[in-house]
Amino acid sequence: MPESPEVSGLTPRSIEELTQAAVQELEGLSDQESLEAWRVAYLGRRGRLTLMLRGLSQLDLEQRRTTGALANQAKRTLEERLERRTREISEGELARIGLQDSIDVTLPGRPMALGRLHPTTQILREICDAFVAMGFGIVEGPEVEWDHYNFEMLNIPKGHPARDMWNTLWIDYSNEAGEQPMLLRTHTSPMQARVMEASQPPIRVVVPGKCYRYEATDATHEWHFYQVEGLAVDDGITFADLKGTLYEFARRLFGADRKVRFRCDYFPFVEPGVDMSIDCFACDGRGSGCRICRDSGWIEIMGAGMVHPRVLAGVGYDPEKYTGFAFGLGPERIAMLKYGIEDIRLFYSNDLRFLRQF
Ligand code: YSA
Repeated sequence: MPESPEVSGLTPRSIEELTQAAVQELEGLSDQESLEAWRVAYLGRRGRLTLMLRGLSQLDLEQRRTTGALANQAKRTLEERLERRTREISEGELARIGLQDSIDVTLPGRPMALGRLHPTTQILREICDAFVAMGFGIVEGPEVEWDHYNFEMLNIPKGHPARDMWNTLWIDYSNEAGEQPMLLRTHTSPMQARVMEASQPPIRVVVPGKCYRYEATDATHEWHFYQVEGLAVDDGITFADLKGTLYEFARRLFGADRKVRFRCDYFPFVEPGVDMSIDCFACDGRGSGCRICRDSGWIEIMGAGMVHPRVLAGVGYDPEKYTGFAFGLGPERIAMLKYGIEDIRLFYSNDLRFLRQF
C-alpha cells in the first residue's frame, strides 16, 4: 500500500508552504554565493523540494496526478524566481561597480608612446640635408657587392696591398659563369663607379649606406657602420671645389666658426688624396687637456680627394675632359663628436636609456 500524502508530508498544502518559505528566503538574499546555497538547499540533488518530489512515486495514481502537477509547478516557480533574483543581483552589482569606477571624461587622455628616429638616422639626415642644400642628390646602393665594384673599379686590383686597408667579409658565391668574388661592401665608394656607369656628367650625389668590416669592435670601431659617400664630376672641377664644398659642410654641421685642415692621405681611387679635419669645437682648437681632440686641437672627420683618372677611364669617361672630387665619412663618428658619445657600440646595442636621449 502506498503511504498516504499526510504521512509522506507531500500534500498540496505542504508544497504551497515550502514554495512560499523558499520565495521569501530568496527575496532576502543579496549576493551570488547565498543564491547558490539557496539553490542547493531547495533544488539541489538532496534539496527540500527535490526530496519532496521523490515522494511522488509513493502516492496512488490519482493523487500522483494532482499533487505531481502542483509539485512540478512549484519547481518551475522556484527556478524562475531564482533566475530573476540572480539577474537582479548581478545588475545591481554592475551598477555599483559602474558608479565606483565610472570613467571621468574630464580627465586628460594618456599620451600615446611615440617612437623616435635612431641617432644614426638623425645624423644621416642632417649630413644629407647639408649636401642637398648645396645641390647634391641622394642615391643608395647594394650592401652585398662584387669585388669588381668594391675594389677593381676603384683602382685596387687583386693583390694590391691597399686591400688590407679594408678588412673584408667575403661571401661564397658561384653561378653558371663560375666563381664571382662577392663581399659585404667595406665602404660606400663602389657607388662612385655604379653612379658614373649609369649616368653622364654633371654628377653631384651623396650615398648614405651601411658598410661591413671584419674588425674587432672597440669604442670607435664597429663591424657594421654607416658611411656617406660624396661624388661630384664635371668639366672643370678643381681641388678648390672640393675644399669649398667640404668647408661649407663642416660649417653647417659643426658651426659657422669652424676652421678646416686638409692633409695628404692615401686612397687608391683619388689623386691627390686628403683627410679633412675641423678645429676642435670642444676646446676651440687650443688642444691642451681636451678629451675630444686628444690635445691636438684638430678632429679628423673624413677622407677625400680628386677622382683618380684611372677610375674615370674605367667607367668610360675621358679623364682629359672630366675631373671630379669624392669624399667619404662615418656618420656615427660625426655623431659621437657632435653629441659627446664615448662608445660607438652604444648605437647598436638597443639600450633605450641611450636611444631616448636623442
Ligand atoms: C676616401 C676618399 C674618397 O675619395 C672617397 C671615400 C673615401 C673613404 C674611403 N672609402 C674609406 O672607407 N675610408 S676609411 O676606411 O677611412 O673610412 C671612412 C670613415 O668610415 C672613417 O673616417 C670612419 O668615420 C668610418 N669608419 C671606418 N671604419 C669604421 C668606421 N666607423 C665605425 N667603425 C668602423 N670599423
